[in-house]
Amino acid sequence: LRRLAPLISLIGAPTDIGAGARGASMGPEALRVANLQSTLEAHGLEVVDRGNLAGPRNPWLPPTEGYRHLAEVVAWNTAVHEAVHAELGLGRLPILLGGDHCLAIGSISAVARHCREAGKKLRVLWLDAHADFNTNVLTPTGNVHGMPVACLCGRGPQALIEIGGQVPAINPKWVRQIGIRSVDAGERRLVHEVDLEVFDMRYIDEMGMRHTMELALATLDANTHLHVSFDVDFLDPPIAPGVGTTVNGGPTYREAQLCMEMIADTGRLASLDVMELNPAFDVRNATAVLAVDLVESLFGKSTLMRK
Ligand code: HAR
Ligand code: MN
Ligand code: MN
Ligand code: MN
Repeated sequence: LRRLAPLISLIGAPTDIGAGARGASMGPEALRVANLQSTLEAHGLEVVDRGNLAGPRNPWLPPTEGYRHLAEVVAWNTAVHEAVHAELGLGRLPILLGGDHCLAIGSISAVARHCREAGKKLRVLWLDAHADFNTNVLTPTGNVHGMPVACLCGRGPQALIEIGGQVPAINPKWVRQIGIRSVDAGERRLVHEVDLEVFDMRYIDEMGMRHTMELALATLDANTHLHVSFDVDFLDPPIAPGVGTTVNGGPTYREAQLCMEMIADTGRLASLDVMELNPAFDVRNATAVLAVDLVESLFGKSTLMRK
């Protein structure tokens, strides 16, 4: 049975407030230049671009008590939270255009709040080279883009973890991480402590992307809201140089396509983050074009070729 096409809302969050390198603030515009909206519209989807959110500039300071720019990170995440929650309330599918990955705190806390209100289950797929499970005492950098999953699971500063009203915003059992290959020593201990389900690159090498995704997408049902948080540094650096923190040995183009296609096949995708795209490191916008290509697959491009 063909499902109703989702109504999509693009929300730009032009900031690098949680990152260690400048430039993710240019991500939303690079995704627009790569024709995100018209690419989705070509598949018959209705897409509205809500434009960019506003927030404080990046003061580019060293950490205070283990956090860089905490007040500014809270301001940006509050704006993201309200914008994402509003779109979900309108029955629309928000795509957050990052911006660095600290903004997933605002986005996913909004999705979790919506799921509580709508009586839905939540599954979060975290596609990333990094586990993003640091705290202020564990972090080697103080960059909050290394902390969003921990914050969402209730391990973080009060002002950030309470943005969605309920603490913790999510249960670690709802999360599946895919593509992980860079985890700091203290961060690793905490990931094991909360028993986060991580399909790291070793797992993908040994078992393949197909089996990985079958497990990551298992036990979804008709009442499950599927959120994908796509950190573009998930991808192998030679095909995706336009990020601030490349890590060797990521998924190939075909592996990434299969990952996205299997998500599309579930028919459950209900919200999306496209994060960490950094045009200052990109080559002729190729990483933005690749990100748009993969988002196209997330919305069912490959099913056009199938019965
Ligand atoms: N783990 C390192 C840190 O905490 C690097 C984190 C980099 N994070 C991102 N998002 N680029 O995944 O600083
Ligand atoms: Mn990340
Ligand atoms: Mn990352
Ligand atoms: Mn394409």
